[in-house]
Amino acid sequence: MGIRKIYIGLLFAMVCVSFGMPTGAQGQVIWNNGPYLTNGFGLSIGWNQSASTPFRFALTDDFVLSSPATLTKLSCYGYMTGNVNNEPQVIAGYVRILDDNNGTPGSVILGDWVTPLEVSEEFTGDTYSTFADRPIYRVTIQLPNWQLCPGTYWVQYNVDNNDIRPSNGSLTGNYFSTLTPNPPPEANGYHYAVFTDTYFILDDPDTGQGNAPPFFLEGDACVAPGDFDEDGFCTVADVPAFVDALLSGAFEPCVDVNGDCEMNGRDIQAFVQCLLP
Ligand SMILES: [Ca+2]
Ligand SMILES: [Ca+2]
Ligand SMILES: [Ca+2]
Repeated sequence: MGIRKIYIGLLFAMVCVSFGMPTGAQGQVIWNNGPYLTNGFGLSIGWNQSASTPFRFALTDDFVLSSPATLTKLSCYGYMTGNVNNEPQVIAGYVRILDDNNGTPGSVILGDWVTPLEVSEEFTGDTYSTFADRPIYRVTIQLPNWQLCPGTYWVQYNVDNNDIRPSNGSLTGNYFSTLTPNPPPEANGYHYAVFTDTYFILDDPDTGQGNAPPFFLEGDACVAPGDFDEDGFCTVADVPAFVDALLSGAFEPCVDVNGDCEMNGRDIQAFVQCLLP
């Protein structure tokens, strides 16, 4: 504790002689699984409560974090057939994070299929091929600031559609569909049946080639721990932001200077060492 107090005292002294309040890296794309397409395989996802054939599928793919990160948003793409009035049709999103089991989806570590997450929707300006009633939307799902350590993970997501097909009032066929490319050799994503907890590959079951659904994850990550003004170095200018973030108690990846995915006094020691020439 004595050492920790000394370090904190040193840091506050540095705050007093520094100026400005630099901010850490916020809200950058930390994983991009590929651009959205206007043609390709349609993979339907949805959480259609009142459809005559309830349709509960999720897309699943892996992602890699090279530094501690806090996940704040997942954005995906899709269309709803029959959306003749071109209006947002998604009510909520659902996301789970799984660990990696030797290159396949492992155990669920964050999220569930019962907590609706807030969504926002934006028309991309494109439609599926030439179908005027299939406008493609980007759906951004707000994540509850999930903190993850470096490693390989899998993300699963689906959405709750408007249960009524806009063109004819039908309760069937109104699934939100995302377009994926012809199976690229490196693709290893899955279509996942929520009801039966079953993974399957819709694209090409004969060859085992997987999906590569277009989505991206945003959040706070840290390229250079201890560097809050993003000039590439730990300097006295980074001290105020470091102290503020450390004392806030909320995990901030750039505070984790010693890279153990925890935020505590050991990071003060590592930060001071980073400051020293
Ligand atoms: Ca993948
Ligand atoms: Ca800096
Ligand atoms: Ca740490």
